[in-house]
Amino acid sequence: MLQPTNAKNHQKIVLVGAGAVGSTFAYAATLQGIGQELVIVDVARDKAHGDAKDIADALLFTYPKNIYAGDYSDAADADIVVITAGTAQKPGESRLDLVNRNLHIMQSIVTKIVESGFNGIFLVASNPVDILTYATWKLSGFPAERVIGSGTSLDSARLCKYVGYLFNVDPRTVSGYMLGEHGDTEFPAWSHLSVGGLTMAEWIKNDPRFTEADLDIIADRVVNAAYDIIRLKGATYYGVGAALARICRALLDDENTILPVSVYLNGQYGVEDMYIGTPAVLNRHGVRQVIEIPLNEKEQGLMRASASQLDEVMRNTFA
Ligand code: 6V0
Repeated sequence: MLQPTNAKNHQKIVLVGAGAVGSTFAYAATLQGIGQELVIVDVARDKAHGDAKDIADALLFTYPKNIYAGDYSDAADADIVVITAGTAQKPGESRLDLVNRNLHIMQSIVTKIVESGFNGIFLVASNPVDILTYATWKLSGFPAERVIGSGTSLDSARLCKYVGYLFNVDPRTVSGYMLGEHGDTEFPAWSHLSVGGLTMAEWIKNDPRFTEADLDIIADRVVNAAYDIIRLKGATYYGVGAALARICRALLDDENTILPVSVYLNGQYGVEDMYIGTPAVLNRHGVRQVIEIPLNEKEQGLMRASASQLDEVMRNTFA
């Protein structure tokens, strides 16, 4: 039987970046009782203090937690540092457009966190997340299993949501993943998505109401979800806040859960020396195992295209 073996009694998270994504994550983690100590760090110190006080006002209705605004030195004994600092997309901007601005911010943050003596797990959400997670890994000198990006966790949740809508079933009963860059070149691994033990091909074969065209529509909706929401309300944060909370729980509680995140690939899918979205087994030590889904030919091509897009931006950025 699978047993949590290594969960600590006192779990501490340091959040860097108390903007829309960071605050939403902090609130989600508080409502769900994830971790006993949460420190909020932001260059906008008042925002960090305000958030800490505001979220702590919910403690009577949630779980005990010590929440306060702090500094990088607070990371010294933290289990996880979650980084959500940096600029977000404006309408019409892609995630890759943010790279230079956010790389600069990431450099200053990671250096200070490492200087604190931090020896836990980095969880990066700032965009472009695959590239900034790679940068965090390089800058920190940490082993790759202790540097994780939120990757396609949000996108996979959107995929399961839309597939759930299509068949009118609970999205949690959909087992499927978006793979590749958290961005425009991501794609669904349809060949391995299953709902109630049936693949998509089987659902389509069994029921004439569903066609291949439905799958194209869903893929398109997922890839463009952020653009759509940003057009409507200026930013996206609830989905990613919940995804970050879920990843933190998997790590802190030593769950050995499989979640789609941005992990370091060294040959899997034919991809070398890059962070990109794929399912991985997560536990107290970070990434226990990268799962390489045996893709069909079309999906292999999409993975190569996604990796080559990231590679091009990385070569320009790190040159
Ligand atoms: P926001 O609301 O502008 O918040 C950013 C916060 O970062 C602000 O509070 C800033 O003060 C703070 N900040 C900036 N520089 C520093 C620094 N050097 N040290 C500490 N804090 C700093 O942005 P929002 O919260 O909407 O987005 C944050 C990042 O998350 C962006 O890069 C988004 O693109 C990214 N997202 C990632 C998603 C994912 O799935 N990974 C999803 C949505 C957004």
